[in-house]
Amino acid sequence: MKRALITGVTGQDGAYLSHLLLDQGYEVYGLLRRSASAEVVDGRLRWLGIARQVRMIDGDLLDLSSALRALREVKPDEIYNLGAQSFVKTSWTQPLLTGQVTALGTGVMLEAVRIESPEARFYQASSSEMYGLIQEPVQSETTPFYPRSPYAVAKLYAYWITVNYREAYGMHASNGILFNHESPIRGETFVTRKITRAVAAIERGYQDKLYLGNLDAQRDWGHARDYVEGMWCILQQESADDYVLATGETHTVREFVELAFHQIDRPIVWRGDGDGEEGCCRRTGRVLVAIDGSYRRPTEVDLLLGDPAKALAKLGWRHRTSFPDLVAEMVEADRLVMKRMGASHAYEPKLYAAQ
Ligand code: NAP
Ligand code: F7E
Repeated sequence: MKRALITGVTGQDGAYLSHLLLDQGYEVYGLLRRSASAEVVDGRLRWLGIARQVRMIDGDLLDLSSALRALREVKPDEIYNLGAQSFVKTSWTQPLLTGQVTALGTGVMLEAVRIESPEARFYQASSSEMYGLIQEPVQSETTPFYPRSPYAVAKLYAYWITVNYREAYGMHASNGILFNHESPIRGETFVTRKITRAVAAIERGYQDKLYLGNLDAQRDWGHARDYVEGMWCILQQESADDYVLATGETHTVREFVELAFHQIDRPIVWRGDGDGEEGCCRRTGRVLVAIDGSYRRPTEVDLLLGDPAKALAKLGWRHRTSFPDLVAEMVEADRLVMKRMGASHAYEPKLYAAQ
């Protein structure tokens, strides 16, 4: 029976990957950092019904000794390094922490693997954010990087340290350069989930409008369930390498909003920054979607569009969930949760201020 150790096991991808590996008969271990809110840490694993099957090991990406201890205890065949401060907006308010966790945390894991489990296979969760100010209209493994946030800069370090450990020590260390992937258990501050939760809250009357930042940003959005299969495929290859996982389609934030509200048959009224006038929506049943400048970023990534040709050719991987199906699944999941949980699940604007 193969053993896998996953950092970031409590996150969206950690949960879907655990599910996939358990299905394939792996023993799955997760590196779990200490939290004062222990009752909520395994929410995503519970959502997928696997919380009891994943074995947790105490540890933190900032702590080399805990990484070493985890590897000594688990003796994994495969390590998936998914842990990160992954929210781009927060990387401007916490740039150094983002650097420590997202960049150096990868160095910590690689160093621990080099010392303790040099034969194990290592997957690094690299990101399309590294393309930033895009240098080619469609981004592939050979497109030059141009990071546009402290998060992307940190991911670039993590990408290159993975390549370097592969070349310097002959380790089986690979990068998956993943474009945005979402799901019903996506973090609630990311734009897709913010929108689908708002749809569900507005339908029930718990929220009356939705504030967003840059509606024209374009992303290549896929489903996390499909992308974790790609991660696994990458580690099954004879030799380590780097792969883009993407759908090859791009959509604006505005299109995501339109599709999501279409799901509950509610027409939208768009308002620009500073425009007033909300009364019309209350009277007509239309939903107000307004711009709030505080959701904008100091430097934006305007467009991401990936070329997954290498992944298809070498791994046989391709995305399966279409964009409309992804939006529909997320909206339906939030409608269900909102129905069950009531107003307590509704969006709390103060908590998510400027996110
Ligand atoms: P996520 O939901 O934000 O999960 C991040 C995980 O990292 C959580 O389990 C978090 O633990 C953990 N973590 C944070 N700081 C840590 C620390 N100091 N020590 C140990 N663990 C720590 O992210 P995701 O969407 O699943 O993404 C997984 C990975 O892929 C991340 O590295 C992300 O940057 C990268 N990525 C994501 C996408 C995407 O579209 N989703 C695309 C490209 C790359 P807590 O639960 O305790 O906070
Ligand atoms: O923003 C725009 C925002 O926060 C997407 C992470 O998983 O994918 C993710 O990073 C776009 C941006 O994700 C709001 O300006 C408009 O252009 O959902 P997001 P992200 O920044 O693309 C990459 C690949 C990762 O690696 C990251 O870890 O949407 N946008 N209005 C907004 N974004 C947010 N969050 N909130 C808004 O109100």
